[in-house]
Amino acid sequence: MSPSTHDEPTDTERYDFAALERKWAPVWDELKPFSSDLDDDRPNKYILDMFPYPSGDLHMGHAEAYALGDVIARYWRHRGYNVLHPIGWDSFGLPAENAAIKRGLDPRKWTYDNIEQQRVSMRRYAASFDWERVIHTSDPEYYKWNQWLFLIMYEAGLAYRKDSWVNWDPVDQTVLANEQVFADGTSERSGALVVKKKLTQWYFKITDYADRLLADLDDLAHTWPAKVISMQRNWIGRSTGADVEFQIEGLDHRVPVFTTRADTLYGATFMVVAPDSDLAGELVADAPADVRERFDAYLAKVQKSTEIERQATDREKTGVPLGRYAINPVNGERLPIWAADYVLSDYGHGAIMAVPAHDQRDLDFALTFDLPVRVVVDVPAELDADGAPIDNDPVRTGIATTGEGRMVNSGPIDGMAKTEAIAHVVAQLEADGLGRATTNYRLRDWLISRQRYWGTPIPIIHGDDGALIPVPFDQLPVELPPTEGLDLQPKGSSPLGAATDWVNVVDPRDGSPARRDPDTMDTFVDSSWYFLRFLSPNDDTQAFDPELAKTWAPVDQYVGGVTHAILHLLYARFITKVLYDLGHVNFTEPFSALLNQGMVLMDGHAMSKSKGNVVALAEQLDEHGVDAVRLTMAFAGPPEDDVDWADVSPAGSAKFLARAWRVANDVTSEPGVDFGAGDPALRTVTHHFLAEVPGLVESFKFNVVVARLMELVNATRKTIDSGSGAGDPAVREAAEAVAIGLDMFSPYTAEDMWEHLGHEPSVALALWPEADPALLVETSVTAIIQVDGKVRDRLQVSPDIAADELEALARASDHVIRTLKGRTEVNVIVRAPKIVNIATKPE
Ligand code: ANZ
Repeated sequence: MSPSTHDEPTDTERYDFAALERKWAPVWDELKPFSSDLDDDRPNKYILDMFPYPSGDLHMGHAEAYALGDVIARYWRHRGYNVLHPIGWDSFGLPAENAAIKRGLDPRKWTYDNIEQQRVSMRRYAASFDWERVIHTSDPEYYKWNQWLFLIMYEAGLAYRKDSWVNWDPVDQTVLANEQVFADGTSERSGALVVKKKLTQWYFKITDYADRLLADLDDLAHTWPAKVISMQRNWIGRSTGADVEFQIEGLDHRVPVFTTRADTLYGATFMVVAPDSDLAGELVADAPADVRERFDAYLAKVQKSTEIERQATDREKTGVPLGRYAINPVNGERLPIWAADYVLSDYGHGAIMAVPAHDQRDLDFALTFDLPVRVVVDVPAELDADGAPIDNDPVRTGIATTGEGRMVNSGPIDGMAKTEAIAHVVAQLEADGLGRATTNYRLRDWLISRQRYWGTPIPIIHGDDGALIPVPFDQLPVELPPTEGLDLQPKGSSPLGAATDWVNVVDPRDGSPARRDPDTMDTFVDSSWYFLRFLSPNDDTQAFDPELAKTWAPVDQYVGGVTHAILHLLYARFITKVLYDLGHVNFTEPFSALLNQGMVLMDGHAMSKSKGNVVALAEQLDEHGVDAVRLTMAFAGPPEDDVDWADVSPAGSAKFLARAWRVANDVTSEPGVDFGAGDPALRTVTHHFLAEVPGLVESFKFNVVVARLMELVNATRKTIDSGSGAGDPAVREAAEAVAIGLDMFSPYTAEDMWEHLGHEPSVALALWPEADPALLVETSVTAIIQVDGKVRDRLQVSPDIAADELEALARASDHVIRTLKGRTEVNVIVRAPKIVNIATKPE
């Protein structure tokens, strides 16, 4: 480009981001620099962004995720790795089906139109995806292998049918997995209050894997966010305790209860069963009419409430007596049996021993229904200001005592402390054959049947005699029939049941009439193994190539939102372990490392149509350019933090990009010139950059890398304008380093710089230049970073670092971030390059 003959133009006038996007996108389409040949000699890196759901065009959240994931993918290419960075679409599911129904469209049309729109936007966004490995989970070529997975799990006894109470979404008219019900009892899908309904459904036996899913989290502790690990732990919810068996008068078998407090067995004063448990039904089976009627009325009411409501501690306690008695195994006492909804039918055994003195919910219940309360742990009273003991009697205060103390009113275990008492009681029960130590989990089996159209058909045929007949492997896929003539409206049973030609088949055993299972699979099945499909996306002989899986999987770096911390990640971990056990893969965890990016907010709030604060990605791209938006996402702060779009400056990013781009334009030396002859001061800055950026990228300090790029551009500009000038080989060396570094964030600008520097595209394939150790010595100074006068970090910085860059580096320090957490800043003093002191309000 020839220099302007007019007045010196501003950076932004000459830097035309739209022209760069038009220029380079077709070149990359042609060159395919990101198509990966999985068989070359370089070491492998598998970098995966969570694949999108095609719900509309890309939004700011996608823009952030793909910008950050792409930093990592591009980085490893520069480091000489063979990088696999694929993309596809998670394209089955309810939202698409609902949207299609609303518009009177086939879900296929709605889905694939959206995919096309997202694909176009993604290409413009220039994430370095391998476009030759695209998968759509709604393609029969893909979901065929969901059916394969189902069948191998069925063969292994890991897919089974069960009659049970399920979460029912009354608006979408379909069941939900526990994971799809929000903490307030509403559906993640429709927002409706979820109710319980009894249905026969397909389940995957994830509970068999509870222990391994928990134990293996330890191996991920250093590479997964701590928050995700703890959410998974809580979801699995391992609880160690004991089963205690109670004889029931008039029943010929004993009834177990699960307790974490076997020490309190002498304090049990009644027993409670879940009204919707089989046991409750058994206990009232031949009860007098009045008991039965009260029970039936109560059960009907309970079934309308949600699990969350039932577990709420602050709720008024309700229940009915069943007129039956249990015998306490340690002292022979008769305990009245009640049915009450605070006991859940699907946890433990659906029955508890109630110890009102030491369990708040039991106490609330006892006080409501005037049942006895017996203290068996003598918890020392706290003292008031005058040193007098504060009353802690449960009946008088209404507060159960849950603290530590010595056992009382407990016969042989009187005087013991809790742990000793538990051990003693459990040992005694075990000796008497009346109980045993045991472990319980919150985790439930994964309910996978959905009564909707837009999903993978379950490959099972129901014989006339009720037999379940797996569709033979060679008849897969069982393809979804066309929608013509089907009513997709939610109505409680699958629309596929009405697809007569499809659903009616002959029994492969004897040719008699049989029916296909009309339900479809939860779409979390689709995403539980998709990372393996990218390795051989077009293979029509197997789900994935086991040899490629050996060398390429697990995924080295997974990138996505924390919204998937439980559902998707837990299911993918489970299915990976299943595939391992069945001999299909040689690893047990799917994602070796996980990065959760934060959310993009606007004015402190999540963007939503109802708040009217949605920032349209397309508008940002039109106004500032792809490169500036991507750079802004990376520069905004640590990737895990939320980005408030009101607080960042894409215009500032564009300005910096123009500055960087001009540096490359100004270079006058030839490619290949001997850098050794260049200005040592600038070379030192460049080589520090080259030496330090890799560690920064690998620890996800992308914002610091951007600050270092700015520093390097400034130093180069200084040499051009007021130093040895544009012909200095050190200027070329620095500009090349900027182009390669900038490629991770702003590929259009970087590619154009690379061309101006006389190189062939693509800069994405340029190797990271080695830093020369001789240039790294003694040219940095130590900056002291203080908070309130106390040293919190020491940073090695360039002696001519600018004050704002030094401040940015200081703020990116983990130690500083930790110290500032929860404190209010009042002042900051920066004396570059020596010291930064941030002052906070005294607490
Ligand atoms: C007696 C007892 C005494 C209990 C005491 C607690 C305190 P986690 O830790 O969550 O596993 N429980 C057992 N099954 C239940 C069910 N199906 N629905 C509702 N509650 C149930 O909780 C275990 C405790 O929750 C068990 O220990 C039992 O109450 C109750 F001072 O037994 B405990």
